[in-house]
Amino acid sequence: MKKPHLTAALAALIFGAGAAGAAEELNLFAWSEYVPQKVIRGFTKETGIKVNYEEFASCEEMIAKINAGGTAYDVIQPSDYAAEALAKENLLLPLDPAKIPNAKNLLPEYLGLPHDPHGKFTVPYMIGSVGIVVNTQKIKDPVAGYNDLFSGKYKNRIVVVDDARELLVAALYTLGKSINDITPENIELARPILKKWLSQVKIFDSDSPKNALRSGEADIGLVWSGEAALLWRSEKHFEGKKLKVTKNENKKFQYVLASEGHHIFVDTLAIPKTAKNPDAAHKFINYILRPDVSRLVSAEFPYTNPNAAARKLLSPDELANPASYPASSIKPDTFRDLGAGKNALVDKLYTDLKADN
Ligand code: N2P
Repeated sequence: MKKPHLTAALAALIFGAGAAGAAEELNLFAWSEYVPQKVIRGFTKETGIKVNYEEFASCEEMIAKINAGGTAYDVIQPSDYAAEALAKENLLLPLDPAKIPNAKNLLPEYLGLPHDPHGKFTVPYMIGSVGIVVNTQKIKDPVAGYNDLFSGKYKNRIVVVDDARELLVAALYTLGKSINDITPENIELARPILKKWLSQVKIFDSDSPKNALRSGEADIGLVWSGEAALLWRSEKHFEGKKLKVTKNENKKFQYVLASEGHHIFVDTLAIPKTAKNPDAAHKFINYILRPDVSRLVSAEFPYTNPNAAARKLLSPDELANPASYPASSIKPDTFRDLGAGKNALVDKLYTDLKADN
């Protein structure tokens, strides 16, 4: 009888379990390839809270799961427009700023944006763009924008993110429309363009579009900036436990922000109203915003880090990565929630196009 008791006491000590209960847990629902295991392990080590990381590959998938009920998530990672939609539906818990003192580290330019003007429900996690990656060893003609990418020359050599809103907006840019001008008429104008584009695509992949480019399965793509940043820099940047950013060896991949237009996405952290453990959720969000932790996120997933204190810890090489920190003086727009009716039209457009492709 003695041994089990000792084991339980030890487990309680290690995992922070209460005398009577199981270890505390936190359900995290986040984009795939976005939260380093090292960060999750660090949080568990410090707090005793076990993190269950469930992944999604699009905001639409995430919202559908939230609406379906099922798992009660404690922290979610909606992109700007999805956070706005969830807040409108009254599905998010207002954040308690007193529990997130590390929010002081965030750069003001990423706060107060239209999806959450008063920062009531979200903090920014990472920022990014969607741009064109060119393998310059395979593609010699200049590629400046979507019309070059989808000129027809690269049929079956293209990888794109599998994301309805992103692809639709790229098509709208070529028509000179602004990114949130998604009317039924504009959707119909975009349809034939997208039909032509999608027929040239070899791989749709929102999880790891870099893989096809790295392996040579694709020579050109439309990908998340953080994926492009990983191609651009050395593959040996993160070895074992040592944070080691080496010289950029991989110059064969070029990242191009399309001449027709681009936007930034602001991926956020938020707490659903149905969270079982909002206290742990606040702890997790505050932990992520700690400079040394946020730096680890950048090391593994080099998107644009909105944390000023963390940026100070990045190496000159990391800051010089053109996909992570593009030199641009214009401040790009962000996606807004379109409302249920138009969202359904976008979903239907994409489903139709994929079915016909
Ligand atoms: C992470 C992809 C996040 C970008 N793998 C989408 N906003």
